[in-house]
Amino acid sequence: MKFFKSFFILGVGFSTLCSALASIPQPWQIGFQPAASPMMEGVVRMHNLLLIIITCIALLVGALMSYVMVRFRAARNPVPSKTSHHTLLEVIWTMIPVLVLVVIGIPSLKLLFFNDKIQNATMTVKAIGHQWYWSYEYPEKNISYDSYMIEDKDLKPEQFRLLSVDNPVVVPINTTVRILVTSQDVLHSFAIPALGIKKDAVPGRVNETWLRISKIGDYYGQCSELCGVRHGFMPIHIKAVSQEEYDAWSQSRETKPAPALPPSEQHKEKSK
Ligand SMILES: [Cu+2]
Repeated sequence: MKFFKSFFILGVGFSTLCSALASIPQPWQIGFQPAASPMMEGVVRMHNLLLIIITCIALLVGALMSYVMVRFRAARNPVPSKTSHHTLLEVIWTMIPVLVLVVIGIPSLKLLFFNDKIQNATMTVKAIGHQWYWSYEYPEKNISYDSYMIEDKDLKPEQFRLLSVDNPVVVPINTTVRILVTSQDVLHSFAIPALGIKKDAVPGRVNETWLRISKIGDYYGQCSELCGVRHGFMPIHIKAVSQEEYDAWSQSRETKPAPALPPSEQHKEKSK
C-alpha cells in the first residue's frame, strides 16, 4: 500500500512538473501533453472516460475467463453441460455492449461536432505546407512569412531540436482563431498535440480548424503526413502571447499594401 502511495505521489509530482514546461514531448512520457485548448480538454476527457470503460471491460472479461478456466476444468468438471442456449444470458450480453457503445458514442459525437464548428472566430491564420517548411498568412493583417526549422548546428540553448523554428506563429491567448490549412505541393498535415489539432494540408483545397489557447506559452507540433525526405524537419511552433504583445508584434510585422499606381503606370503594367 505504501509503495502505491509513493508511486501515486511521484506520478502527480511528475505531471505537475511537465505542465510547467513548454508543450513538447518529455522523456518517458506516456500521457498526453497538458491540454491548452478547449478541443484538447475535450479529447482528454474522452480519453479518461474510455480508459475507465476499457479497464472495467478488461477486468470483467479477465475475471470471467479465469473463473471458467478454474471452475470448469476437466479435473473439476468431468461431465460438461450440454446447454447451448440461454435466452436471458444472450439478451444481457447483447444489450450491455450496445449500452456501452451508446455511452461512448454520445460524448464522442458531441466532441466531433464541437471540434468541427468554429465559434465566432476573431481572427484567421492560414498555414500553407511546402516541401519542407510552413508559411503563414494573416489575411486581415496583411502579414505573411515563411517558417523554417532551426538546424542542429544553429540551435540556441533555449531552443528544441527538430521543434524550434525561425518564425513562429504568434496568436493572442483567449482568442478564437480560425486556422485555414492548405498545401502548395504535396499532402502535409498541421498537427499540434497540446491543442488537439491535426488537419490535413491538401493542395488545391482549404481545410479549416480552430483554436483558443488558454495559457501563455510555446506549443510545438510537426507535419504529420509523410511528405518527402525532409518530412521530419518542418515543425510547427505556435507562440501564445498576451493581446498587447500580439498587437505590438502584428504592427511590427504588418506589410503595408502596395500603394495604387498612378493611371499612366497602371497602363504600362497592363501592357507588360
Ligand atoms: Cu509535410
